[in-house]
Amino acid sequence: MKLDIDLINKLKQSKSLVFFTGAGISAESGIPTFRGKDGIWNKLKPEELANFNAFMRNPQMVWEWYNHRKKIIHESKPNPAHIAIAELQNHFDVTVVTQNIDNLHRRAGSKNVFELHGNIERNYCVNCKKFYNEELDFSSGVPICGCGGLIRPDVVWFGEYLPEDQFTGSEKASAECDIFFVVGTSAVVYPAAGLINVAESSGATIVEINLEETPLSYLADYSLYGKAGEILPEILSACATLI
Ligand code: BV8
Repeated sequence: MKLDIDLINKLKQSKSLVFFTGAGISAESGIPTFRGKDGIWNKLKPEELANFNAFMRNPQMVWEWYNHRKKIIHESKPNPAHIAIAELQNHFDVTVVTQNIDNLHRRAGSKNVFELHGNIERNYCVNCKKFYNEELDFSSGVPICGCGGLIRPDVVWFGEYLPEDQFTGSEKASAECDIFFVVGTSAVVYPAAGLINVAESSGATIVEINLEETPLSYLADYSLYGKAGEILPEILSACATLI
């Protein structure tokens, strides 16, 4: 894909970049998306699995689902899209704001990462909030805390507030960046998708990278349609020649 010369010039004048990412950036790592044609939500209902009441009703079933996803994530590795973003840190102030719980941005070497919806590698007690980040033992059923409380994955379920520090940090970075990249997200889940409006109304240049249009494509100054794992390395090599 031939990158637009205006975008190249815009990169030349820029200092701070934000990459707002969704499941699409991890698709090429073999992690299923939610809404794509083989999306998770085509088979399973978010309200049956990704919410607190469902967990308290049937923690076994919800844990089976997260352990299934954790197994896929552990068998996968960062792809050229994650790696390109990590390497762009050598040329710009880069902030990653992700909806993904798969930890792949960190594994790719990205330092400045806001996790809006949590991280599947962390767990905590629903009662005393004690954290359990080592591998949990499921040999005697769902893991129970010393206080008797159920241990849950540290992810944000529907109807739950986002972690305050992660959201306010993301809002600040979105309002202060020169270029805001929207990568591999259908931009339908809120308040995360609202960050695109924050960046746009703060004058940032909006660059969308997706296989297809999304409900917020109208906000994009540049829409690059294709695979993130092919487009982001091109942006990196364009930048490498720039500086
Ligand atoms: C809350 C963690 C306050 C768990 C997740 C305003 C309007 C409408 C609804 C609401 C609203 N405000 C709040 C709501 C309700 C709800 C919501 O947004 N519902 C939606 C569905 C309408 N929001 C909430 O509940 C949030 N909390 O608001 O709290 C509150 C409190 C009490 C009462 C009321 C309100 C919490 C939301 C967080 C839920 N947790 N994940 C887990 O993962 O198990 S959301 C989860 O789904 C992901 O984290 C992600 O956010 C979302 C999936 O979206 P995407 O990542 O974009 O993935 P998707 O598959 O949809 O799209 C992939 C895209 O990639 C596609 O466009 C595809 O074309 C593209 N693609 C594919 N391959 C590639 C590619 N692009 C490039 N390259 C490729 N190779």
